[in-house]
Amino acid sequence: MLLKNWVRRTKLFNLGKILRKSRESLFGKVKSLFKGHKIDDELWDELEQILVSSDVGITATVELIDRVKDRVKSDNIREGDQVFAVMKEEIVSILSGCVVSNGVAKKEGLSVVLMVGANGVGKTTTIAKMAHLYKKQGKKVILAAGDTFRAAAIDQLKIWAERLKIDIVSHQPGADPGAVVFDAVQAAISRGHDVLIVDTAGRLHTKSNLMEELKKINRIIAKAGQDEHQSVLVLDATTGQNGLIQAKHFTEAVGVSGIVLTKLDGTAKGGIVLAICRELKIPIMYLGSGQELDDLAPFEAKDFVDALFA
Ligand SMILES: Nc1nc2c(ncn2[C@@H]2O[C@H](COP(=O)(O)OP(=O)(O)OP(=O)(O)O)[C@@H](O)[C@H]2O)c(=O)[nH]1
Ligand SMILES: [Mg+2]
Repeated sequence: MLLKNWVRRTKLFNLGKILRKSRESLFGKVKSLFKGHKIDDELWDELEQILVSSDVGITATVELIDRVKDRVKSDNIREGDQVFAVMKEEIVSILSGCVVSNGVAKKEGLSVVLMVGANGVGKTTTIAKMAHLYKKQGKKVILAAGDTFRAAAIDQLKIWAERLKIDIVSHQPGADPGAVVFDAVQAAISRGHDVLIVDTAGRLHTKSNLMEELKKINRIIAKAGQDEHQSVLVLDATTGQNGLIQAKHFTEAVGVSGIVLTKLDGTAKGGIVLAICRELKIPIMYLGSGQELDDLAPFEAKDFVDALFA
């Protein structure tokens, strides 16, 4: 029990650290907006403005305000402070639909995870963080250097594998990423790994040949006997609403099963989490908050909202 509390507190502390910028700027304003404020149209208008400018997005903002207004009516609420509490509950309720309970790892057999996303969003760093997390959970992890586009990308992943003391499958720069992935799946099966995480080169969603290449990698994983693999999209939180457009294209190409949102430490607009959840309805797996191995928190709705408004 003590350990459980400690783990929970540590997680909250991490989330608090991650969301400091968001909390201190826009979301902080929400808290003070409700303090002693009459419940009138001006309050709803100001709330709408704050939410939209925090990257919550129009769809999620309108839905949230409607839900809060309904609760204010049905619960006969008259105090601003109570509205604030109701709003937090409604955000938790919306976000609860986007939580995944057990990450990427299956209970038995090999879990294959294909990491995709635009250039520089944090794919390779996130792979290292996830590998670190799964290793701590006692899983046998192997990496595939599927970004053969740049020699430095292969080296970057090799350095992480060395640091983490885990296996990696890589080919020469310029090699076919499909061949790397095929070899990696075979190696993972024959060596009895639990999780294989595949790095891929960053790509613009508008480059159709590169999106085709991802589809091909997807098919190769299936051909190697891994039909149920996951495609995880990495999104940079600082790019705001543009992330939503990227997500739509990557979903069309490879069927994104989960999202990791990175660089939340670098933005004051944590509201993007709500926009992603509401508009894309894709589960949010982890939040990334820095360049160190431990800077990754599993996404949990209540902890997230508590940290955002703490
Ligand atoms: N502040 C911060 N920086 C991050 C985070 N995740 C990654 N970075 C940094 O972002 C930069 C790009 O990270 P990579 O992991 O190389 O990104 P990538 O998506 O693999 O990039 P490409 O392979 O070039 O497409 C590096 O300097 C990372 O240290 C994060 O959560 N917060
Ligand atoms: Mg990379």
